[in-house]
Amino acid sequence: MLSSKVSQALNKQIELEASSSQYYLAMASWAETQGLNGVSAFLYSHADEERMHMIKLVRFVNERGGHGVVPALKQPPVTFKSVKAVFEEILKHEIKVTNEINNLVDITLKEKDYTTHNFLQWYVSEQIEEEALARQTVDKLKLIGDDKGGLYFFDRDMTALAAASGEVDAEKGA
Ligand code: OFO
Repeated sequence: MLSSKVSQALNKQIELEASSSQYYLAMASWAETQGLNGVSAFLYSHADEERMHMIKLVRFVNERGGHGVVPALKQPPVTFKSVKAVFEEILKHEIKVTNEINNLVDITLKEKDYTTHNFLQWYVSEQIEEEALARQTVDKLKLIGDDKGGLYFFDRDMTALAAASGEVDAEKGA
C-alpha cells in the first residue's frame, strides 16, 4: 500500500509525463508544418513514449492501492523558433524530469517504500538515455548551424531514429 506522500508524489510525476507528451506533440505538429518530416516523426514517437511513461505510473499507483489521476493540462506552445530551439527545450525539459525522478526516489527512501523505489529504477535509466539523446542532438544541430543542406540530412537521419526508437520501445514494452 502506498503512503499518501508517495502516492501524491507519483501523481505529480504522472502530470509531468503527461505534459511532456503534450509538449512533444506540439513540437511534432509544428515540425510537420515546416516540412521537417523526419523531425516530426521522431517527435510524434517521443510524445507516444511519454504517454507510455505516464500510463506505466498510473497503473503502478492503482496496483498498489492508490489512485492514478489523469490530470488537466496547460496548452503547450504552438510555434517554435527553430529545430535547434526545439531540441534545446527538450534537453532542458528532460533535465527537469531527471531531477523530479531523483526527488521521487528520495521520497521513497525516506518513506521506506522499497517496492516503489525498485519500480522507479526503470525511470532512472530511461532518463540517462533521454538526456544523452537530447544532448547529442543539440550538439549535431550546433555543428549544422545555418547550413540548409545539413538540416536536410539531419531530418533524414531523424526518420531512421524515429523508426529505430519505435522498435526499441516495442521490445522494452515501454
Ligand atoms: Fe518520461 O522521460 Fe522524457 O520526459
